[in-house]
Amino acid sequence: MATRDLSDYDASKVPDAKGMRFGIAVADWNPEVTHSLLKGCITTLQKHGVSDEDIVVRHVPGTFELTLGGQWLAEYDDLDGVICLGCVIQGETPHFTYICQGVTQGITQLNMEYNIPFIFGVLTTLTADQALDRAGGKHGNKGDEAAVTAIRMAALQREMED
Ligand code: DLZ
Repeated sequence: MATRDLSDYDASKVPDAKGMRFGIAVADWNPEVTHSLLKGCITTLQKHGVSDEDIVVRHVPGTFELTLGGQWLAEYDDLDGVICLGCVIQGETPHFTYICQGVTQGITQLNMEYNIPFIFGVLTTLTADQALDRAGGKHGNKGDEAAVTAIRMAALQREMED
């Protein structure tokens, strides 16, 4: 099966995000990847109407810290959603598995405990090239996908609250 282009979506179907406010927790491990995810994410939020002052970015050391960083964003700000961006690349030890499990369970738990969406914008790849391909490379940018997902979920929540 061909790999999907993470930046290929129908922009006309994305709700207007004017007035929405998002937090972004970004991991600084593998920065050449994660900072590119961040760039794509911010550009896509702006493209759909989110203003600069409604994008709150906080850096955490590694992907494992995204859960708490995301929680703090939700605790200390009034947000429509939190986007968690990270990149875990498999090494020679099982560390990869533990970080991936930790952040997946952590972000899932945040989704259950808070009444706003937490978006899983984490690349989990076998090689650095696979990650770069998905951070603005030949398979698009997972940061774009995460931004669109955040907007869609925030819009869905507003629709259900009305
Ligand atoms: C320790 C570690 C390793 C080996 N690999 C990664 C990685 O590929 N991506 C990532 O975001 N973070 C990695 N880390 C750091 C952990 O996420 C975490 O910051 C440390 O284990 C300290 O809790």
